Amino acid sequence: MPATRQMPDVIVVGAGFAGMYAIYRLRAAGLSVHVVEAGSDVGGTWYWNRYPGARCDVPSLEYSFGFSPELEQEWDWPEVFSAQPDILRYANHIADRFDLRRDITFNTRIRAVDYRDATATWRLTAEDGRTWEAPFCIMATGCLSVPMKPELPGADTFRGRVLHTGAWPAEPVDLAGKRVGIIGTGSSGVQAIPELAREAAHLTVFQRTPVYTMPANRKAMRDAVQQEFKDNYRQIRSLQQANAGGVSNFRPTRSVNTHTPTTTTATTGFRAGGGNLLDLTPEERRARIARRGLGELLTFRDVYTNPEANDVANALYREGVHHLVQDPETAERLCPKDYGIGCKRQVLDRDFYATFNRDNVTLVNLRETPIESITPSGLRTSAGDHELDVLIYATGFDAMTGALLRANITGRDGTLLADKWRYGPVTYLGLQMRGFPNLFTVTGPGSPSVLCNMLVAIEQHVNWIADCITWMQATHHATIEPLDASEDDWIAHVNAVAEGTMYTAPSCNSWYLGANIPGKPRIFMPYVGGYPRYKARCDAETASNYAGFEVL
Ligand code: N01
Repeated sequence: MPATRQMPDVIVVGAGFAGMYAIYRLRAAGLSVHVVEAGSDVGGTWYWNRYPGARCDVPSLEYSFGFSPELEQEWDWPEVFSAQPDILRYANHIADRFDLRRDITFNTRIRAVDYRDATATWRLTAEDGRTWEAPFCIMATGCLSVPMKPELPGADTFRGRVLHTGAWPAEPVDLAGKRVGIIGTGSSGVQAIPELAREAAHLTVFQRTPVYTMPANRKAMRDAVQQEFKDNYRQIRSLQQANAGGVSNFRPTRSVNTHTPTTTTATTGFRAGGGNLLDLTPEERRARIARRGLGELLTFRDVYTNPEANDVANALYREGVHHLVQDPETAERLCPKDYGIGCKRQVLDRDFYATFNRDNVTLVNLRETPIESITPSGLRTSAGDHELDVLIYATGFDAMTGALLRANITGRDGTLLADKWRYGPVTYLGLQMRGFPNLFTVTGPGSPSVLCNMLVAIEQHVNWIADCITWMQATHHATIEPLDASEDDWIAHVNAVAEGTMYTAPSCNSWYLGANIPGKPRIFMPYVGGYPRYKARCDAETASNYAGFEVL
């Protein structure tokens, strides 16, 4: 939609689940909206991350929208934790069912987002020069949407195929008979490695930091369980609202084993509540793990709060790795040693350790033999050359701030977001920034975002934004932005609740802290205080007619 056409009320960047729900919700509020999306279709994360093995680690019956009872009833999930193609199908179904695509311009990457002081409007400029303008702008650009590719010497010289898990091609990638190398063993690498090993002639895994990974629930969905969820969805949605991680922990009576309970952080698939690890004798600990598997370690509360318990859990985990991996040297290389369980986003896997028992898989420990360069025929470490036909980067994302900074956002009086965030992201509630009136972020830094069931967080944010814009129009206000004091207090609170958690332990280097990006300020970006507490704060702003904001 060129700028010469009638200006919509709201422009949105991104047509993932956040941008999609924004269209639905803003339309329902009687607002006009236009979305610009870099991809050729909807789905965001699930559009880009098509690598073999990609799947969600929140149960699908929970990782689904609650805004439409009809949608809840008509959609069936084939598995408890769905694979990427099924989640992308769900996104497409929503786009079709609610006729969303008519308000989306696809294949268009935004290179600048500018506030125009004279008209109090926001202007989006695409890479091809097209522009869109509106009084309100929503950045629905996702928390993990800018793939991170390390700069390795000689990278451009490689003659084989280069892929990134976060930007995987839509067409099938044939790895049969190929020598494949993969760099990275985070969630993406751990999911991809077993699948790649099954397809490739040989797989070389280049690991810098070993991972704590737990076996994922791999059950097919049972009709009876799905039906019970459908019968109880209103109760489930309200339970989600009361849970720190936005998951209901609803236990179907018809099969308690099919739906793995989830933790308060919504990100592990295991429910904290197994008491304290240090209350058990060493024999009892081992017996529990032998009976229930390594994932049991995640159920002990003190593992997350008491460094001593964390050390004990980490040691038990390493014992477990040695049981799973046949070659003792490989097993030892796969053991995490210099950070603890709970510091990073929990990784779940299917057959990760068993993969290293295959004849066609080699593990390279980059701590012992670092990468020296990429060569025309493969990858050179300090120990020698690895010949490769395909090199896969599973090296993660410039998380939470990356997409917003790359959009080149300029606010009031020429204020650059990049300047404002020089020492780390500063927001009020992860929703707005002072100096950027009428610009909203969905699941921005300082909100529960990646520590919450994303679809719950997205619905809450978009609802809040839609209510705010509706109120602005009804009360004939032109602009809204946070007060300085609101931002300062909120950032202090975000930091205070993160302090003393395993997430911010000195030994911890995670993307939550920006530690995966050279030069990125070390700040714990998501809000760890829990979804209900956060939502109450957002609701209080709405109820007070936005007392924490400057409204003109
Ligand atoms: O990225 P990561 P990811 N040389 O940053 C390594 C979500 N997600 O894409 O730790 C060598 O976690 C790096 O090593 P190190 C989920 O929230 C969810 O895997 O920096 N190695 C690490 O091993 C997740 O947390 C799902 O030493 C280098 C890896 O690359 C988030 O996305 C599935 C390197 C990056 O791990 C990100 O996961 C997938 C270098 N120069 C993703 N640079 C599910 O829902 C980086 N690495 C299940």
